[in-house]
Amino acid sequence: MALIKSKSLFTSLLILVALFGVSVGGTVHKVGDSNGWTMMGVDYKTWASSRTFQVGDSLVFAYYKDFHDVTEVTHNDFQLCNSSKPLTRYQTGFDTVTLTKPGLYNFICGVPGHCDLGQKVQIHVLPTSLGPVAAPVPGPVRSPRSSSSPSPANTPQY
Ligand SMILES: *[C@@H]1O[C@H](CO)[C@@H](O)[C@H](O)[C@H]1NC(C)=O
Ligand SMILES: [Cu+2]
Repeated sequence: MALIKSKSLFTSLLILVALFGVSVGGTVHKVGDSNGWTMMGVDYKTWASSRTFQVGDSLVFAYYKDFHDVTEVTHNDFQLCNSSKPLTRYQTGFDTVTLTKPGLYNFICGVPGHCDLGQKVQIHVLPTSLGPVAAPVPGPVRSPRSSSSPSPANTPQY
């Protein structure tokens, strides 16, 4: 009897995890979409303004690591394109940055000149909405898997 009870409790927990796991995992935003993280041809301000970022979401920066990097800087250094005092620097060519707190994140490319050419993006992160109803709205866009590439995890594409 007790066994059956705890089993069904366990099952219920599994179902709960399955139901809420998706929203807890957050949305993955590939910076620049198919263009990736580049110094030419992408208006990252427009890209960022078309999206909503929440705590728990993550950013993916895809680029050629020989040519670029991802440098998180202060708001002031973002305006100045000055990467000499990085808060964090990512250099793998395929970096995932989890947005763990609300507020403004400032990313630039630390390679001289690139930020000035527009390789910079500011991400305004909103607190997680804990309301049970609010979360599922952006459903169609949320797929973390881009259908074109079979194994996106470790493949630098730009
Ligand atoms: C960047 O900031 C550092 C330290 O604040 C300063 O020494 C340097 O001159 C700045 N570089 C540029 C290109 O403004
Ligand atoms: Cu660059």
